[in-house]
Amino acid sequence: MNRLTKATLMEFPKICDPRGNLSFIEGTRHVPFPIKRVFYIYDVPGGETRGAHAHRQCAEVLIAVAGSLEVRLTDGEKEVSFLLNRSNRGLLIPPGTWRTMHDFTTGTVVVALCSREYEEEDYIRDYEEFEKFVASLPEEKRAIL
Ligand code: T46
Repeated sequence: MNRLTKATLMEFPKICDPRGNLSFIEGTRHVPFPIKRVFYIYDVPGGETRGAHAHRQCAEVLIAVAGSLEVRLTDGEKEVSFLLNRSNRGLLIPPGTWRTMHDFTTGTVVVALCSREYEEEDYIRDYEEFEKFVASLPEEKRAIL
């Protein structure tokens, strides 16, 4: 997965059942990379914001399996906002995208599927450094939103 891939909402299979619904995700069939890591965010206090960083190489799919939140992305020029509020909907975030997470409703659980294992050196946590990272890319790889 490279930075040219667009950030997109994805729908996962949903098996509707009077006993309750079921969704599933199979490795490279439903997600455009082999899943190397899964993490999840929960018990977020009201009004809290998370994220505020980009990844150099790691791609992610974020899913609000319960509750809802807003995810704001920027490629350094354009800013796009996505509402995650369905258990079978994921947001594909390509590497090189600055992301912040806002407006978590009570009880929200966000599951993240990642293309890489955890590496702190893959994070860009300073926005000026992110702008320099984008400026260092070839022009055709800069605008991805
Ligand atoms: C992302 C957004 C959407 C680990 O040790 N292993 C892990 O796999 C992760 C994800 C985090 N950590 C440690 C690193 C920090 O000491 O957990 C702590 C909190 O991480 P962070 O402040 O980066 O959490 P968020 O919610 O701001 O960002 C997370 C992910 O880190 C990031 O990849 O894209 O969710």
